[in-house]
Amino acid sequence: MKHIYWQGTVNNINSSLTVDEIKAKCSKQPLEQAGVGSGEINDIRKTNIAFVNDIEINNMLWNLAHTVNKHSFGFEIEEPVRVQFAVYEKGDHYGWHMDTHWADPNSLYDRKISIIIQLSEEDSYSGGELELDIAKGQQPFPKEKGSVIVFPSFIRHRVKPVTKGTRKSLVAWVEGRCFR
Ligand SMILES: O=C(O)CCC(=O)C(=O)O
Repeated sequence: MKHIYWQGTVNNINSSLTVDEIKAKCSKQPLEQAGVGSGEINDIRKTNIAFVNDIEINNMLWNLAHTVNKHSFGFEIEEPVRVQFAVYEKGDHYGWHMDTHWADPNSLYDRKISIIIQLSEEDSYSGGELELDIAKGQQPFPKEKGSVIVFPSFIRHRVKPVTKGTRKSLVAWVEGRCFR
């Protein structure tokens, strides 16, 4: 692994979609209360989500994951990309967690790469900071609409409680045969 994470914006990843187009596609999906792991409701996470299955979004995210992986991580990964749209209202949050579920001994696949895109205008909400727990300390990630971060799914991260307004994000994961 050459880098711990990659950071950019939707404008500099060769995306065929703008942030507003991504947001509009996501906003059409019906929202449900988010669970964790295999879906159970847990205090660690309070937000509404929608699963998104859109060929243009999936292609954009797969191309991004593939390119970043080639230069930064070198994991064995496979399509498809799984995509979730998340909406955080006041008080919503997602506490420290990893996206890789080490606990399932029967799974042949691990979540390996996580991608998060900020979909809301930075000044439209307060709180809701996305942080990664890496060696340099807890790194807050830019709130700017269109910011993108790509990181290994085993890095702990969190979204602090939203204190005002609404925060929207797009989250995606790419899997591959179990780490070895
Ligand atoms: O909404 C976000 O920005 C991050 C969500 C998250 O950490 C996750 O779904 O694993």
